[in-house]
Amino acid sequence: NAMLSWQRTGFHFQPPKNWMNDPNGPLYHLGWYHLFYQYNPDGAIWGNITWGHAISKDLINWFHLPFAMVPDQWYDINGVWSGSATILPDGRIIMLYTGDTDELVQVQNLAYPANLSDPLLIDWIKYPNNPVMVPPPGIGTTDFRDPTTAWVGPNGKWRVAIGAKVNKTGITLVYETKNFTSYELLEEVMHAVPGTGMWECVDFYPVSTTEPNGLDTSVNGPGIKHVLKSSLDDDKHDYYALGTYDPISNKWTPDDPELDVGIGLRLDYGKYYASKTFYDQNTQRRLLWGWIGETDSEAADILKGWSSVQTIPREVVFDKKTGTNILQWPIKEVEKLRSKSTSYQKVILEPGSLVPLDVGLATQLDILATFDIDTLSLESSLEADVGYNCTTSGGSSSRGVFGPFGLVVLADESLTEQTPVYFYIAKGTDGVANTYFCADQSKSSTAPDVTKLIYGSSVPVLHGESFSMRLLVDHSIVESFAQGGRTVITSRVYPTKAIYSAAKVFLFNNATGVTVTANVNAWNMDSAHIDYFPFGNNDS
Ligand code: DQQ
Repeated sequence: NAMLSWQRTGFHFQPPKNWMNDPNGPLYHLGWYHLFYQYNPDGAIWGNITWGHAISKDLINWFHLPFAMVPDQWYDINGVWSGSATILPDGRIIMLYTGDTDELVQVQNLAYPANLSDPLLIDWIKYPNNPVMVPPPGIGTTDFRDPTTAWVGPNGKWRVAIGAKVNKTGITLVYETKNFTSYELLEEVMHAVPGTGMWECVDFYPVSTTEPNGLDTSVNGPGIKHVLKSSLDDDKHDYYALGTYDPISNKWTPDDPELDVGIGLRLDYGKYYASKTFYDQNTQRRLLWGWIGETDSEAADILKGWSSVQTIPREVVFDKKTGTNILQWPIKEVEKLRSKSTSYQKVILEPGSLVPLDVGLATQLDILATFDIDTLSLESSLEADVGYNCTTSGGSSSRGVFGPFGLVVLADESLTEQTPVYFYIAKGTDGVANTYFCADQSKSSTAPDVTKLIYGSSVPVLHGESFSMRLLVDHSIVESFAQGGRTVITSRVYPTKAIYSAAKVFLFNNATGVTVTANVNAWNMDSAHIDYFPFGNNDS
């Protein structure tokens, strides 16, 4: 539908049409990055789930390939659901995925490339004796899905984690295997968190606490923490925690039990789900993909003929400065799309000010902004501001002493449509200042039937640091990173006026008690090349 074509993104990955959800089995092989994804070949809503397949040399420009797997066996006829790749030391590629069977039972299946020497990995073989795992006793037949990348245990056997639940407790089951065809369930779960419900798309990987590089999934030892991530089916958000993995007992323990998986930190506070990392052995990075769903109605999605986008891949590292969180940052390859740059230095934002920035065409942007405030006025202030919450405290127009201040993107001239992304500093009764990072969708669109929440959370700002944010703006997507990626928010918005050359960017300061100095570097972003691979396609 050409009417809504301005919503399509310029440099985020999307199929030409129809429904997409979870990223699946990302991997690097013979010079190509591969992305598989949950796809409905027949429409713009979830169903008929098939594995779409695309390849890239740089994770930004993509070729669409024929489907990797379609639902055509009794053990996946109701859907080729999510799964992960494992690259064995000898170079073989193992794909494990969930099949929804003819009887709607969730089982795990094995697949592998027909021809490993094909860099495109066009043809996939489903193991003839699938399924390789079925729901074990005590686990519901619809509560058993999304196998992780495998890692090697101390006994030399491979281990695979699978999300499940028992009553309302979300759990991670672990299976052991020597050959990926027969599996043994370990008696004890790796981790469980009461009240979190079904765990989808579990992700489990090591991060180095000392080195900047990413780690292959089997690496463990001193100077390593393990991230455990779960996508909570009940509230549709991705939660992670840092912890320690003991390979002998196969137990993962959170660093801070109060910030355990599902009750603590989120990977992203916006519209974001079912994410998955992989180890990029080409560049020694741990890279994260995430699914950005829709926040409009299904009817609108059917009208426009497509649903969902994938995030720009993010590099994940441990935050050495705080020690309490990971950092997510858009892969450096995205910077190849930067064209004309605009810079504004030392812009003084008095309380209540709004300053337009002339950055040219503002529908595709990469923006870096830092904000400095008079720390003396913050330190000497006696006014307490208790209980701030991005979602419930009134958004960007609700004024406090030290916030909100930040950027407004995808705004039209008169600001009838706008998506503000901002900091808000709230000083507690104990005199300690907490900083929040929020994105306000409440005025993002004048279209009806759109969910317009305000998202965000607190973000650590350390002594001597400026308040800093980076925004990737792409027509109907804004990915926002605070303090180098400590807190991240993805906005899915539906502007109807702030489109094409009518889209504008502003700086704003709605604080009542502090002047803010802003520095901004903005780049117009070229579009990525996302096309069918030259040999044609099977999805016409
Ligand atoms: N999506 C897949 C499931 C997974 C869910 C089905 C998460 O495997 O649990 O499309 O979005």
